Amino acid sequence: MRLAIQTLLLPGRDLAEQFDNAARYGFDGVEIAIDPTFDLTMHMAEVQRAMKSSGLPVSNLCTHPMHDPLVPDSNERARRLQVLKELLSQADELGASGVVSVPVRPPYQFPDLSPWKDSYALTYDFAIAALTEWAATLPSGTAALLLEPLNRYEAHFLNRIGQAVDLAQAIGHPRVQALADFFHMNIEEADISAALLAAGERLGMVHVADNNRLQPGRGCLNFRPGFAALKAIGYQNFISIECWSPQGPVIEGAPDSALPETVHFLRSEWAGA
Ligand code: LER
Ligand code: MN
Repeated sequence: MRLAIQTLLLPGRDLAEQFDNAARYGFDGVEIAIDPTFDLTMHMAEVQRAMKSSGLPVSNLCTHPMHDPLVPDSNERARRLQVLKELLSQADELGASGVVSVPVRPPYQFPDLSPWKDSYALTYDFAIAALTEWAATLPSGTAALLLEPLNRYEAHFLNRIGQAVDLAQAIGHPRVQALADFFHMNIEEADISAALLAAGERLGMVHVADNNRLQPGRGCLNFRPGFAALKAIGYQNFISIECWSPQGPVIEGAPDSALPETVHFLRSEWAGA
C-alpha cells in the first residue's frame, strides 16, 4: 500500500516543510492540490526541491472546479482543455501518475433535451466526443486524466465509478482512467467492493476519507471490503487522503499526532483486508 496526502491537509510554511512533514508522518507520497491560490507553473522548481529533500514523490495532481473542462462557452472550454493538457505534461515532468478531473459540475449543467436526449445522455455523448478529440492531441507521456465521480450533492454527471469507467472505456485512450473516492462512493454506490472490482484496470487513482469526510478512522466507514477489492484487482497506485469540512480542508486533531495515527489506521486496515 502506498499512502499519499493532499497538500491542503499538510502543515508547513512552504512545500519543503509540508513534504518533510508528510514523510515524518509516514506517508509515501504527496498529492498536489492546484487551486486559485496555488499555480503549479510558478512552483515547479520548489516542488522538485521539496521532493528531493523529503525523498517523497508526487502521487498526482488534484484540480479545482476552475479546471472542469466541459463548460458551455467554447473558448473557455478550449482553454481549460489546454490547461489540462499542460497539467498532464507537468505531472509527467514530476513523475506523478495523473491529474484529477471532474468533467462538469454546478453551476454548469447540460440541458434536458428529452425525449431526444436527457441531460445525462447529452453530457455523456459530448464528453466522449470532446475528450476523445482532446486525448488524440496529447504529446507522448504516461500521466493519466483521472475522471472523478462526485456524490449527487456536488455533481449531476458521473456519480458512480461504473459511470466514469464507462466513459473512460468509450474514450478508449490509455491515458484516461477513473478515480474512486471512498467518501463519494459511500454515498452513491450500492456496494463499494463490487464497484472497485468492476473498475479493474481502468481504476487509476483512489481518494479516501471517512464517511464524515474526516480522516479515515474518525468516522464509521469500514475500509476493509474496499481495500480487499483493491488488492483483488492488483491496484498499485497511491491511496490519497482528501478530507473536507463545509468550511474547507480539515484534519481533526493536531496533525503531528492525528496524521501518524491515520497512517497507522490505514495500514492496519489494509493488512487486515
Ligand atoms: C471533490 O469533492 C473531490 O472529491 C475532489 O477530489 C475533486 O475536486
Ligand atoms: Mn476526491
